[in-house]
Amino acid sequence: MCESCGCSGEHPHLHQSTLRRLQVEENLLAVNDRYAQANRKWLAERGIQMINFMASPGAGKTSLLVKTLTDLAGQLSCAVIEGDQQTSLDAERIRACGIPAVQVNTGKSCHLDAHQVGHALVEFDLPTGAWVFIENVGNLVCPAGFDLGESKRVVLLSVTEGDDKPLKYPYMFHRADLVLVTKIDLLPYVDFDLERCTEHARRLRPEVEVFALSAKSGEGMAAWYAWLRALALQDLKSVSTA
Ligand SMILES: Nc1nc2c(ncn2[C@@H]2O[C@H](COP(=O)(O)OP(=O)(O)OP(=O)(O)O)[C@@H](O)[C@H]2O)c(=O)[nH]1
Ligand SMILES: [Mg+2]
Repeated sequence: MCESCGCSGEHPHLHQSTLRRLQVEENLLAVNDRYAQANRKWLAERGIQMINFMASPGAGKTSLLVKTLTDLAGQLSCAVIEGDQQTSLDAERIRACGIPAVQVNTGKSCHLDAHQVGHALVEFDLPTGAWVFIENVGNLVCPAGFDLGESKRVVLLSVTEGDDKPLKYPYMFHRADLVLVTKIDLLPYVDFDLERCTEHARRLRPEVEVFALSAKSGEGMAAWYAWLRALALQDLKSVSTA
């Protein structure tokens, strides 16, 4: 007799330990969602935008942040939360640009969670209207499931990874507000079809914008900056109509 549905037990069954694991995962996500909502409220009360960068290891997240923060120096008040399993190498790269950064080491865990982000946020002295960029742990799987309280999710994909990644990691791309194809200075050397990649990303999220850029050559950066400015303007409008 099946303990889950009461049938005579003819269908394949989940082992009790699997069921228990699923229950624990559900509980963890529910707790995370409560912290994410608290972060969102905290940020909204202060008029702060938080952007969550997600991508595979080495896709160019820190390089894009360094380029962006250097180019926009003096225009935006920014801070960065860096997520890595070990080391504070990325936080040091950000601090070298004169931007405050908090490094969160996740140890065995493969993603940041909303509780960790909440603690990191209060370490900064953020003025109203500031921007917080999160660099999540390099991984196209686990970070997708964890809401951090961010305003926008930006998913990066470098041309060396292949244009099929949106189809292979649908959960990540399904919830992306923006897809950034990085390292396009390397396009002449790899088989990467930008149109096909865009089409794959839009199969999962039809309205998603896809920008192609290179933090190394600077090509394509203007569209990314325009996207950030449009977000800042939306914010101003919502403050003035509130
Ligand atoms: N050619 C080229 N290389 C780049 C570009 N952006 C980053 N890289 C290189 O790609 C490698 C990884 O870059 P990072 O910015 O450290 O990547 P990441 O996503 O932050 O990596 P993790 O934090 O380890 O997940 C480095 O060797 C960078 O120099 C780019 O636009 N063009
Ligand atoms: Mg990095």
